[in-house]
Amino acid sequence: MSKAASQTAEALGKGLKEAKDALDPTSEGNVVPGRPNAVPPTVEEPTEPHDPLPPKPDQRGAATRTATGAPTEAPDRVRAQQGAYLTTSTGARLRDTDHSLKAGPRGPTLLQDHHLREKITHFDHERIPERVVHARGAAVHGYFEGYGTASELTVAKFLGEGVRTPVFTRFSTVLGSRGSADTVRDTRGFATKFYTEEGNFDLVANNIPVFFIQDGIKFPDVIHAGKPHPDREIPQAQSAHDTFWDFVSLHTEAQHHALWNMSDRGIPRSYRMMEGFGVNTFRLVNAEGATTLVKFHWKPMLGTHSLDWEEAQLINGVDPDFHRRDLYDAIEAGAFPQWELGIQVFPDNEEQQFEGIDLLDATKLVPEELAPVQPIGRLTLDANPKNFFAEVEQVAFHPGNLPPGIDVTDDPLLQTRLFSYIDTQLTRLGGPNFNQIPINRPHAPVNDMFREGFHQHADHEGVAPYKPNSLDGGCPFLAGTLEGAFADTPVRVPESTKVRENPTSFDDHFTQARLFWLSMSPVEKEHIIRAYTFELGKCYEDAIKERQLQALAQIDPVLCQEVATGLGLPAPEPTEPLADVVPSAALSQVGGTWPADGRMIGIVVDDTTDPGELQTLREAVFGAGMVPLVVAPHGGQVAGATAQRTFATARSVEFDALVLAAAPVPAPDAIPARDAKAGATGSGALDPRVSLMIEECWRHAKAIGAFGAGVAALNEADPGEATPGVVRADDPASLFTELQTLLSQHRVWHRFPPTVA
Ligand code: HDE
Repeated sequence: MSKAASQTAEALGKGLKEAKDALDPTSEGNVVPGRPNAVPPTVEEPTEPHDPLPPKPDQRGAATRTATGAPTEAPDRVRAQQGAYLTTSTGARLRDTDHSLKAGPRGPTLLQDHHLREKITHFDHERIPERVVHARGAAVHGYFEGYGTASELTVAKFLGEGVRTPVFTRFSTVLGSRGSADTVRDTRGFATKFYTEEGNFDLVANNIPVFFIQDGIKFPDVIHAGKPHPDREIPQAQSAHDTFWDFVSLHTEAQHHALWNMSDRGIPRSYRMMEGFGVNTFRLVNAEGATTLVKFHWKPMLGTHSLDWEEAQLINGVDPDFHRRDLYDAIEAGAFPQWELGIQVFPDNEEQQFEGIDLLDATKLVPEELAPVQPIGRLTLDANPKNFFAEVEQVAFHPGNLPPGIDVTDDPLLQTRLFSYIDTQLTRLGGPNFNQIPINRPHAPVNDMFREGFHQHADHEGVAPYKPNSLDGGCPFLAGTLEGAFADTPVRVPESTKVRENPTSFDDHFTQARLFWLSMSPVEKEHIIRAYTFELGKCYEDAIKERQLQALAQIDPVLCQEVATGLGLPAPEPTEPLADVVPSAALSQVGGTWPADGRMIGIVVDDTTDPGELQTLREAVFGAGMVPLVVAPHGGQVAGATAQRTFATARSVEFDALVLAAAPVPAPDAIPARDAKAGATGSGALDPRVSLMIEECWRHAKAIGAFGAGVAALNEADPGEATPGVVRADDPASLFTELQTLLSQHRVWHRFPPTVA
């Protein structure tokens, strides 16, 4: 972190943990996310003016740099609203904002009411166009620390050993509108802005390593096909519709990416549990001018994990903000997500191929077994935004924002991207000065000679915004490599003819799709079969389903047959011999163990639960870096703790594991007329909402545990004594130890034996 940024963090509040402790002296730093403000409101409307409330301890804004990148040493809040009194936008204090100025109490409103006109005019223009793609997203602040391991390959200073660089990372879905649900089946964006001392570096990545198209000219086509149908504008944020599968089945280079989307990668458990991939190949340049080709990878410390498809669909209704809430809550609770940045390194030769894989073809990956990912630094996300619009909505990424030492390749997808990202901001952010918006400001001095234009924030000096000049003493000067200039790498362009054509090395559309399929574990294959059957089952046109089945036949006969059976259509034969591939174990996401930081543990209690035992359990959950959510028949205090959820407000999909610390009898509101969930079938002895929670956690392969009276509840719901991932224990501590082991594997996927090999 730069000096100014760390001073800012200091000014904010002596470190997050201390600040949290100050908020709640009883919590000992253990935070259940979602608490309101540091200064709780009073029931009565306040009458004494006071300064605006401070941000919460987990929040941070953009660094207080000037529009031209200079540090200001100003406190973080310098840009926030100031003063205790309501004013006009030009600072005149106001005495009334509830009544327009009228010709008498029942008369017409007067045009001279400046405050009314200003207030309504501003409101009328409060929306900017959402992003064409990746409109729905969430972003947070953090920092990156270089390991120094890339220093042989690149002069980029931020990758040097121990160099700490502030960052802002935005995660997103691709297809949905700004207000769409988080847990739809889609690719996720993973864009990071590094505010390096050599200018901004934007690593604009996705959670899937390959792309739908090989040439950027087709981007409007794939996106138009994926967006809602133009006539009725449905479905929102979905690929399960005719236009998407029409395009994908006709345009077989999209099959590989589509297969990833149909895998569990399309429904991540959390933004914190996703890999990230730069997709396009980049070029590193070292001090001697020697170059290598690289692919960027983000590896999450928490492992790569996914939701269950039914769970994802339920969440879309129950908590459409699930992923952004998860990210913000984890940071608020102090479980700062981390990723390691790594590179796959390839020789930069004329072919730009590695082991027969064309590095300029964005529909191809290089298996990690052939080119291991070498760690070069670590990302930590440690602060939530203070204001969504100012930061998350206005951040503008661009894959061409590169520091010296990182350069582009001729990948025809990347080449189009280099044009598109700047271009799109002109409409979205209303003019050419979007890099002066606080969240986009570099932390390096800016002297670009770009003057004027809408919303110019800088107050330039000098009379000669042109080069060469003598009137401004020749300023600004051009830098040489020694002064840290970005130098375009001299790369030989093969002698050729101007054509609209792909190289023949782009022709193979199925080998890597087959590689991915064969690299999946049986349970992941079941999930893929389910996803295709669901998605194609939502299409209306049989011709499209048949055409897509033909593509699946080219990937694998089992996949094709299983999906065809589900659709009630014949399974076609492949038209070409199937590729012979070596599976890549690194592509599968099950089978390991990972830290479970920030996981949510639902704890069902009632007024008979022993407060001491509940406290022991909560301490153990906090101690493991997770968050206990007490779920009770009613709000307020239950068993010595605050109820975070009631049976009416809770839904199992919020929890990674469920603990039963009671066997609650039906609460007074457990009637279907009051709560439809109370219509869930159960024994009658247990509150039906609790039965439903157990059943859903069961279906979604989650760990379920019970101790004390809770064992009776588990027995009532009866998932069976010997079933995987169901734990009964005498005391909360030993129960949680067993649950932790299950949580480290993410889900009890083996609860439901797969039928495919
Ligand atoms: Fe993007 N992409 N993209 N994209 N992309 C945008 O830029 C585009 C591609 C990615 O959180 C847009 O500022 C073209 C690949 C992310 O603000 C737009 C092509 C990858 C984000 C655009 C691609 C990405 C975007 C829309 C094909 C993964 C969200 C708003 C040639 C490596 C950034 C904006 C954020 C956003 C164009 C393909 C990642 C329209 C033309 C491949 C993470 O400019």
